Amino acid sequence: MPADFNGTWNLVRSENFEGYMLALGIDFATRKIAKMLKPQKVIKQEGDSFTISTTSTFRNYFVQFKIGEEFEEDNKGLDNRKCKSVVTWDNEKLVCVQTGEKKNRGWTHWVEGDELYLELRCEGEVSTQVFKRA
Ligand code: ECB
Repeated sequence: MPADFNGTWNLVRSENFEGYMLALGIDFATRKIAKMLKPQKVIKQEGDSFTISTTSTFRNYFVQFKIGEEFEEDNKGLDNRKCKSVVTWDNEKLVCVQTGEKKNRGWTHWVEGDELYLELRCEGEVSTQVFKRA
């Protein structure tokens, strides 16, 4: 029985988001704004179909996928690079591999108690974001 990610989640803390943004080549001014944000995620999960919308006062990002089906991801409003992305289950964790110009790019989501975790990876950098149910 896979984990249930459905719901509205608010960022409560994060680690090394600066390092992750540097690895993506995000400019100074954008990083200064981005690291102050408290984004909200709304996740809709129906079987193996997901939509994840991440919103903030500065930028919004939306992604839609089915487990195991590769899709074109444009990262619009983030670093704007295109990737071929695929999300699979690793036990109760959702693991996304984002193949493109940047090596070792991807993310992992999991739920622990009332918290949603997101680990963001790019090249040698790892950032962790923690969300709580709204
Ligand atoms: C959309 C809110 C964050 C906006 C940050 C704005 C500028 C920073 C530019 C690039 C940084 C790269 C990523 C931002 C980090 C989080 C946004 C969504 C990350 C993501 O891919 O989440 C996945 C998993 O929930 C769904 O797309």
